[in-house]
Amino acid sequence: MRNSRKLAACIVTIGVITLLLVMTGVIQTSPPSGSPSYAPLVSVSRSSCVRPPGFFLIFADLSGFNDSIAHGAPLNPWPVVRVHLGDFLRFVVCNDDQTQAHGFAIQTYFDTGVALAPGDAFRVEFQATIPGTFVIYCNIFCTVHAFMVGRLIASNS
Ligand SMILES: [Cu+2]
Repeated sequence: MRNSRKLAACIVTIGVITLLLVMTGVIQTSPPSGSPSYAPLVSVSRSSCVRPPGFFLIFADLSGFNDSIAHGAPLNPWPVVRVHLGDFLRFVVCNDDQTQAHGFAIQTYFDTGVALAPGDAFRVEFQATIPGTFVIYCNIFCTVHAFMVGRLIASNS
């Protein structure tokens, strides 16, 4: 009986110490920044459907993303955006569809995505900090959903 009380006290003490170490950051439960599972901060702001210098313009409508259906998406993703690591990526995304909402999301970088009602436009900006090939996709179910597949390629060269 005495020993089991000691054991219980010991377990509670270890639990409290572990909790303190996690809370103070000595033990890290989330991956460090820069690892592939770390999602970069993306800033999203409402906009008008005008492309400022240095921005990529993305139209979402019944043709997909920038006519991705005509380009053979999803087998041939479109558009294909190539950037160098460290570059800032700036998109203006416009929903040109008269009747339905579309989404815009980027694997790893922007999985939360943005939902655009008909006529909406958003600016999406972030820095390319993770190398690799990432899917650009629609995160709102729509009639051309399967064809809204683009690609982002971030590389050193
Ligand atoms: Cu969709």
